Amino acid sequence: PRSIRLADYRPPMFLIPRTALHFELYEDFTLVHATLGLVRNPASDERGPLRLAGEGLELRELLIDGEAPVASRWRCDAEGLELDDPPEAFELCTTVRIDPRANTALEGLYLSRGMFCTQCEAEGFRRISYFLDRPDVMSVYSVTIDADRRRYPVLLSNGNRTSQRALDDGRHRVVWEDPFPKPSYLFALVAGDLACIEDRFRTRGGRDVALRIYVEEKDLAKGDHAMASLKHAMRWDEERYGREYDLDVFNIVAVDDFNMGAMENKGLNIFNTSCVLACPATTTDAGFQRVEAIVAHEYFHNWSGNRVTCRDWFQLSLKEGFTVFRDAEFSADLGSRDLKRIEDATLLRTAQFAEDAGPLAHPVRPDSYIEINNFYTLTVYEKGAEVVRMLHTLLGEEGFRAGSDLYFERHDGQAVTCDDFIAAMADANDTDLGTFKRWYGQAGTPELTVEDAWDKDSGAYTLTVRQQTPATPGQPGKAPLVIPLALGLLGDAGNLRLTLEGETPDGEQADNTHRVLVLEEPEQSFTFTGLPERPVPALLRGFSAPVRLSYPYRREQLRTLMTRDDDGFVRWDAGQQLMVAALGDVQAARAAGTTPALDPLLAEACAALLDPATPDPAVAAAMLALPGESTLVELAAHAGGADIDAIHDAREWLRAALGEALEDVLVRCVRRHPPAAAYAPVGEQIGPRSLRNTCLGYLATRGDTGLVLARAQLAEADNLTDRLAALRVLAQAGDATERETALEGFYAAWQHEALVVNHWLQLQATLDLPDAVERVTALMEHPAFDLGNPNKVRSLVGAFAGANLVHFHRADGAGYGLLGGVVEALNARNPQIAARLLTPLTKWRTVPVRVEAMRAELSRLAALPALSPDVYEVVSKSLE
Ligand code: B3K
Ligand code: ZN
Repeated sequence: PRSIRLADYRPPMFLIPRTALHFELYEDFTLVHATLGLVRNPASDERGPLRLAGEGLELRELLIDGEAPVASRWRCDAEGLELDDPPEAFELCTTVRIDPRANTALEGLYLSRGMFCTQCEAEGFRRISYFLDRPDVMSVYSVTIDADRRRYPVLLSNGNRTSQRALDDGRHRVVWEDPFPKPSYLFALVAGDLACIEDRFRTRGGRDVALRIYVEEKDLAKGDHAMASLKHAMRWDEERYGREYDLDVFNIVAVDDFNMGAMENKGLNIFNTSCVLACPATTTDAGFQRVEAIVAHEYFHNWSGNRVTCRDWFQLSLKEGFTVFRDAEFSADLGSRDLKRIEDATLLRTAQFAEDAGPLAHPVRPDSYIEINNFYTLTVYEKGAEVVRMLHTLLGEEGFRAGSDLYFERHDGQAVTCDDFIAAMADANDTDLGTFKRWYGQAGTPELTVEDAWDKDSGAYTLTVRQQTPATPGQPGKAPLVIPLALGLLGDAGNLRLTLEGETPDGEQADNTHRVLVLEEPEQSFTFTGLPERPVPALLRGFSAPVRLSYPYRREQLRTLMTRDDDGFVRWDAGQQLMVAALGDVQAARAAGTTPALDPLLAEACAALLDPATPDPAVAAAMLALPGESTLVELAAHAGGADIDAIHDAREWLRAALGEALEDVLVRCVRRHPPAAAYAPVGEQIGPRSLRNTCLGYLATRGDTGLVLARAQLAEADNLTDRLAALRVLAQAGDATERETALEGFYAAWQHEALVVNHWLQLQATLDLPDAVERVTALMEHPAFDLGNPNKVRSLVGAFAGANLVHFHRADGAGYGLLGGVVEALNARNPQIAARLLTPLTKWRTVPVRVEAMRAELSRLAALPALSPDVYEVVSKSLE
């Protein structure tokens, strides 16, 4: 397979202003008739044959301006169709036959539970018709769909429906027209027997929009939350970004077999059922929040992605980074800003930092790829969103909004680049963002080292900050970046006023206790003057940049930050650092063969969080949660290499020690937060529920105390959040009989709900039991499992390899063999999922004692015949 490089970008030779498609859908095949109006692109000086992409298509007819071309003037192979010396402007008609039933890759047109649906991003349209399947070719589509009327009463595509009529033989025809030019990756089609919930939305400009969510009849009751979320998102985008919806209908369809979460096709979003269906019995609190966020994310793409799209796939973060930032702000506005920030920082620090430190590290705007589907990564999405957030921090809310207004106005209807986005931000603010742009081209996580000095006599406090970004594959040397470092300084009585050397003190102004220092050099010093005492620095407030920061905090200082800083992220982070330090104590004691002791400072801090006086139970729960094993492994790997068994052992020891030391307070806290009378996924309930279940997790180490509470909770719960939390305790801490009875009982009660069964699979995949590998292997044979359904594969195999670290890394290599076997089985069947599943195996450098076994499994895969480009790219790059 060959690499595609950003440096090789050329504008398309031809444009396709108009596209008419006619689908004839049958059970065992589909005919696609395409009529394309092509014109030479004035921006291209390329000559020679014109290549249209096409894969797995059986060409039935080819006409150029109504005539069959001479055989020697065209050819077609496995990758497309080539036309010699095409006219300056012409009409190309093709008819192809495709087989959606045989499409297990879930890219292009395929069947999911008897329903036809499509997934075209990034390059799936070429599996439907010959086309210039690249995002800078934007076309106005008219789509005609014919199908059996009884089996497929609902026929959908992008835009507005303009006609429908009955045909002969029990078939019917529907026509959809989308007035907005769009790239082929945003094309969508759905045909099925679907029910829908319906609502309306009136835009600020007075457009009346019909909102429909299509689901299988049995799931009709699970659409309300997504509908409410959609309306919130539509209103929010009007208020925060001035963006209105632009068609008469907005459709969402839920499908069971889907490679990712959802897809923003113009006017016809297609969703994984797991990201749109929601009800108390089948969805956790986190699940409700995820549905809200993803519905909003896909809706926001209507502007950041669809109206203004990407020139090429290297610019993917242009739409994804921006849209993730938009959905994060939406969630923060609707829910808890602090918690949302804590969650996002956690994801970034554990998974994205690991990506940045591994063999597949790449910049937010990559320079090259073999398979673009491998680049829908945490770096492009989450780090890309952090880059946009830093712009927001540097420019301020108003400046940022002026920039986004200019961006949408300037580029509406265009396919543009990350440079264009930055240029709009810079122009609207009359500033230069040239150096800032390095964030797009430079991979790796910057490391900030902070030192301070205090001069008692003058009251001067100096912070010296050094930045350095480690080398990543293909990028040995790094330039300094523009980094906003938000901070405050804490004194005995609270926040201190901040006056930098050379500034005049701000008098009585109240808000001068918070600062954003802008770093841009390898080393910089900042001196604050007139301080009455030596402060504790509260650094990186709000996680103001996606960096690692180190400052030699003493534990008492962390305790101070944890209780007293204004910023929720800093408070949480200080608590996490205290826990990391306590885990270090345990590991050191174990290594020295001595008995570990619980850090009294940490025990006291945790007790304080459990106190009835603690204001926000949701934040208390987040602060009480021990850093996850993946986070600890990432930290240890960065410090030289992780000993996964030792990390696991220390974490379990600390959990048990806190459970023992705080047993009474934990039990009282559980009693103080009984289940609500009737479940609702609202903040006032989610916080207490999460605190109660966090306590239950600690009490699971207390034998009967935890089991008794869990049994009662499982028996009485009216919602999935509480049921799963209790089931986990019984399955993990109960004896074999208790475990199997609880698991079997749960399955018997919920086997008809696919999304609940996925949780059941995931829970078992992440149990810490000696036979964890064997349990997962056995579950792959269970009727509930299906290798063809990505949700099942992710729930069982993905969760095992990604979140059951001790057992995935079992010394005999059985965990690696299990994962490798599944990747091998999926390689041909669904290469996208196969490649994605491999991620945990690519992290071999972080686990020194398992390097050989992990590399051996990768090498075995590398040697397999007929590797898909997806798997080949991940395997070969991670072995380099
Ligand atoms: N844009 C899609 C992701 C497409 C993934 C293709 N492999 C969903 C989203 O980010 O909104
Ligand atoms: Zn997106």
